[in-house]
Amino acid sequence: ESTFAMLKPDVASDTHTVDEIKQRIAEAGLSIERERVCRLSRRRCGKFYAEHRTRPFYPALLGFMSSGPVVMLELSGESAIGAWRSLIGPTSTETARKEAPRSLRAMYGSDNTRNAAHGSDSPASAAREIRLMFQK
Ligand code: RTP
Ligand code: MG
Repeated sequence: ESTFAMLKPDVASDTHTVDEIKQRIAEAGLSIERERVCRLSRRRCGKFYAEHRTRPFYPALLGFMSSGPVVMLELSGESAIGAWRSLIGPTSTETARKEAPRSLRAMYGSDNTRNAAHGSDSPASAAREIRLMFQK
């Protein structure tokens, strides 16, 4: 199975943190198939997060996601979608620290928006996000 992972601007420019996260990816039995570092335009983030366009946090989310470089990864492995979602942990840092203290969001996130990492939530999202984010 393949999934789309993204290290968000709150962690992506810290090479030490990126290396630690890659170590956790390897320990989870996941392989990095493709990697791309870039800074996303607001427009591109809008397309990526289109399902959230009516939510109150949407403008802040686009501002954050376009604020600096991101590391985009295609991961593969057994049950990769669920394995990566479980490694990143709950959306909110506070919940993550309570319920999954070893998760990436518990360790590296700061709040509900600046939460270190993204992971596709279904096979359909994974296919869409890989296509959208690794296109030329
Ligand atoms: P993601 O899509 O980034 O993997 O995160 P997720 O599935 O856990 O959360 P989702 O509901 O899809 O929300 C997407 C991203 O929007 C930001 N967010 N901010 N301020 C808030 O209440 C709020 N809620 C969500 C987070 O960056 C979240 O990961
Ligand atoms: Mg999501």
